[in-house]
Amino acid sequence: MKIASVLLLVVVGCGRDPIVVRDAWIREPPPRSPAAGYLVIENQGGAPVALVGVATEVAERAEIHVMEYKDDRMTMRQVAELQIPAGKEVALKPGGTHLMLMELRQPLRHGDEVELVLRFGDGTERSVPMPVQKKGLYESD
Ligand SMILES: [Cu+2]
Repeated sequence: MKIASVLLLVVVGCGRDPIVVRDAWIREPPPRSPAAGYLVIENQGGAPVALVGVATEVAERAEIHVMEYKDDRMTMRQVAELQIPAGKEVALKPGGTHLMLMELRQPLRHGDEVELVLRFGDGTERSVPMPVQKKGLYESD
């Protein structure tokens, strides 16, 4: 009986997805401009997880960008991956780390919803619906 309960716990524990994604949205971009996307990735697991890729049908490519202070001003730099430590969350938000949808295949307008696929270092993928919203440059909600 005891062994059975332990086994059940192990099975349930493994089945639970440790990654929670929330607060996902894309800022309505100006015409012919790339679009920035934001979300919060929470790692409820006991091991670090890396976001290693982003893809969507609406853009030629999607990148992970971090902000960097360089030559007296803020610039964006593409990074290959983003680490989410065990038990922590990483917030991609205006003015900070963000996703960038490059060479859009269609205009994105307030009210649209974009399907974004997040790829993680362990090979798993997660599809996230991202509503397009019109907001001021540093408004986050
Ligand atoms: Cu960017």
